[in-house]
Amino acid sequence: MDKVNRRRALFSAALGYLALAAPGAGFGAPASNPYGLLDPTTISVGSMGDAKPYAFTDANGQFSGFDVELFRDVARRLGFDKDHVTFTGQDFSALLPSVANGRFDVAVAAIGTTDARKKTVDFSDGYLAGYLTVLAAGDAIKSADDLAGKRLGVVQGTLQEAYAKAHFVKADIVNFPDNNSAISALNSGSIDAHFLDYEAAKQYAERFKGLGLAINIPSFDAPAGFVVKKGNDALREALNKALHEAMQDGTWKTLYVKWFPGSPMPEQYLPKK
Ligand code: SNW
Repeated sequence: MDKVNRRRALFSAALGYLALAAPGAGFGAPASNPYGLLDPTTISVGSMGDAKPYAFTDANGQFSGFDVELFRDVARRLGFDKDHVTFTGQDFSALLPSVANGRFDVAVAAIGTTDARKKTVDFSDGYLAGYLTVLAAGDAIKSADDLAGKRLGVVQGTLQEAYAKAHFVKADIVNFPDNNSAISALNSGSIDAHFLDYEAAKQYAERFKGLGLAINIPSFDAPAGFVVKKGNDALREALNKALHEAMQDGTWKTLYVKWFPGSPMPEQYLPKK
């Protein structure tokens, strides 16, 4: 072997070594990239900071909540420990486009599965089904009829926005980028009610005296799922398998009781005998 070829051989041997020692191998994440991740060592998740108790940032800036903990558990079953799942907060309206455009691998934030959304992204199997709730200041609003002429907040891009536009046609609908800004407007009196997910409404009602749950709309036909890029069947199917394991071994139930205490227990996600 001449000098140049020797150097080449050494160089490719070094490359081979680097490939073997690539981050992820044996360090809490799978070594190859079977799920087509943006970074093979890490699942990047787009989520929300103000959808407590589904997804939110706690006092230490850590993502927490039912959806977040369920996703971390599911990811662990795929071989990704907590340090290899990163959450980033986004406005709700940015989440699906971000997954479609390849900014995140997954979006997790009580995102309801609908045919309209399935045009741009794919969903895992459902893991939560509940109500959309009108949270009102005072007790002037008790039914949909009472919304006539009232200012009703919605977060842009949510099912609440679509539902309100189709069914609360006499209300004056006001778009917000996130729940926190809508709740500020509600507390300051610039809107009369805010329309959001039931468990989040319940949290705000507990936190702010004077806010109460006024109207509940069933949304069982749009169960929340994990959102993946269209066509990423490997990731979607792996998530589904792990999700059903988490349901079957009681993890789902433990998280449900932890985050939604007092709420009726849905049968469909409990262990099957
Ligand atoms: O459709 C419901 C589902 O049945 C369950 O109650 C969890 O919430 C939903 O997925 C609806 N969530 C809204 C949406 O998908 C808002 C999500 C959010 O604010 N993070 O548009």
